[in-house]
Amino acid sequence: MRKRLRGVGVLMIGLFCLIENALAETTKGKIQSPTDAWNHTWTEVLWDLWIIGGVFAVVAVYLLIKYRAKSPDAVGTAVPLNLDKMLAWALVPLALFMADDFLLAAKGWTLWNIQRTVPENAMEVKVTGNQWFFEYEYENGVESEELVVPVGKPVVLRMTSNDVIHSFGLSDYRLKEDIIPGRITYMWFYPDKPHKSHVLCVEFCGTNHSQMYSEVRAIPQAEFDTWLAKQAE
Ligand SMILES: [Cu+2]
Repeated sequence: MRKRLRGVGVLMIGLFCLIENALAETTKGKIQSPTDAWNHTWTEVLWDLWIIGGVFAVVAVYLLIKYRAKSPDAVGTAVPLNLDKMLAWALVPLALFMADDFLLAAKGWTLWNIQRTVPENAMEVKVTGNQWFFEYEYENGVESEELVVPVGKPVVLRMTSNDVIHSFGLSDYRLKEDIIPGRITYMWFYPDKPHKSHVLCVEFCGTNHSQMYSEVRAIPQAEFDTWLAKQAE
C-alpha cells in the first residue's frame, strides 16, 4: 500500500514537471526582458492555480457524490486511518505542493536576475521624482517632461527624488520601482514595439499624487534620433 501510494506521488510530481517543461518550452528564446519574464511567470502561476484547483474540484465533487447520505437517517461508517494511510495523505499532497512552490521559487529567482541585470548596451535616462512630476535627463544633457525611448534598445532608468518617496509605475511594461531621496534606484525595460503608455506615481506622495504621471513613448530609432536632436537645440 505504502509503495503504491509513493508511486502515485512520484508519478504526479513527474507529470507536473512535464507540464512545467512543456510550458517553459513554449517560451524558449522569447524572454528578452523583465516584461516578458513577468508575463511568463504570471501565466505559469495562473496555470498552476487552474490545474491544482481543477484537480481538487474534481476530487471534491467525486467524494461528495460517492459518500453522500442515501437516506435522511444514514449514519456514516468512517474507516479508521492506519499509519500508512495517514502518512500518505499527509506526504503526497505536501510533496505536490512543495514541488510547485520550489518550481515557482526557481522561476521567481530567474525573473529577479533578469530584472536586476542591466544589459550592457542599455541607454541610460536619469529620472527625478518631484512633488508632483517626473523629470527625465538623457545622456547628452537633454531634459524632458515625457519619457521618449527608441524601439529595440534596452533602457535603464537611474532614479532619485528631490523630496519624498515616489514610485515609478510603468504598468504596461509590468514594472515598478521606488524613487527615494538620497538614493539612486534603477530599473530597465525593453520597448520591443512602438507603443504609447503612461508612467504613474504609485506611492502616495502628497496632495497631488494622483496628478503625478507622464507619457511614455516608444518610437522607431530614427524618429527618436530626430526628437532628441530637436530637444537639444
Ligand atoms: Cu509621487
